[in-house]
Amino acid sequence: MLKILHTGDIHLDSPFSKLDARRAEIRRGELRTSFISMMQYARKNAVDLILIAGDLFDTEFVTRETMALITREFSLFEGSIVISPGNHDCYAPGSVWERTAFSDNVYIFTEPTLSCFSFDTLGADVYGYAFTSPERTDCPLSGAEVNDPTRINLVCAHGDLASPLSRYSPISRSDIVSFGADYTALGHIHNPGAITKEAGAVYGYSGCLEGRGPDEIGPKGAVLLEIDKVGTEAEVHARRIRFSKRRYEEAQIDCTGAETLTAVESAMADEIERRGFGEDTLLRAVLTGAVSPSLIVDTRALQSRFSDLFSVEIRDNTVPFLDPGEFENDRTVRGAFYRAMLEKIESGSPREREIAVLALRYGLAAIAGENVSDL
Ligand SMILES: [Mn+2]
Repeated sequence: MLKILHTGDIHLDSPFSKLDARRAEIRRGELRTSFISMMQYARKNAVDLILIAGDLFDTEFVTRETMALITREFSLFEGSIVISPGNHDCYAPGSVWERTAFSDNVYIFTEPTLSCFSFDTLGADVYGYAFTSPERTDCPLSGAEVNDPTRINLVCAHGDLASPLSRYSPISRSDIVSFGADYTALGHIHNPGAITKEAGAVYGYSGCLEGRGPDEIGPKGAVLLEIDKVGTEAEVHARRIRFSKRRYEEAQIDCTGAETLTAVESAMADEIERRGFGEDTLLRAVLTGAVSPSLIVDTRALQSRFSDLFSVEIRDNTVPFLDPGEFENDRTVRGAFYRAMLEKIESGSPREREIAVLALRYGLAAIAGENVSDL
């Protein structure tokens, strides 16, 4: 049985620039730590082959510290490592791939055309190609087939299954199926979806190792494969292993009917508890629903009440609940103000409407005697 770890899109040395400086530094360290955990896992579980399907590095500028870490981890691994440079870390003259002395167990595709590394002790062939510039609009697998269908045939490639017009090596399902590999290890898409089995071909994305922003949702990791092959029939078992220290998550919080910030807070707390978010979570909470017109959602105050999470970003998409009858008989300044704003909300331009909604909220809060000066 052949044991393979399929990873990619690690993007070491990513700046994490959407976070504040302190958290960004923590995250850069955590990404390196997750990489180490993955390599330790491969050693402890007697993995034969690691496939890195591109974007090991975020850019061609790799810190000395990161490079020392990588070369050390690679040299400690007893199996072989195959790397297909991707669009973020393409194999170009003078690139980090050329400048670095890797251990003998590291095999890097250097050509844009399809080529193959054969591992006779494993009975396996690994096909792949390199990005040699940040974009390419062809797919080297197209029209090609494996050399020997009785070997364990693998592809390690950076390419885009999502669109035939992609600038990042568009690859089609029919290219994969007709090529005839037992497993195709893909890189490029960071939210990986399912591992697919189709006409004897198994293929999928590893996804990234750590989410780097709110669009890279959920726990991240690598794919562990166990492959047995008799004749030309391969049995492929694939499962995902989490290595990410943290996860980005998004939650829609329905705040309908809320009259106070405490009510919004408890709606958030309920959802956080229900979904098991904790110190590993970077949460984007989107508040929705029609709320009391006098409720001002102070997102900074709310944020500070969820310090158990690693970070929380709050988007206030609530709208005021407007009831023309509510202040109908209110002859005070409050009723007059309400009616004036309501008119603008109902008939103004989108910009006027937006301002009137805010004015209504602040105005009603001020009339009610709340301190709105520092909101
Ligand atoms: Mn990538």
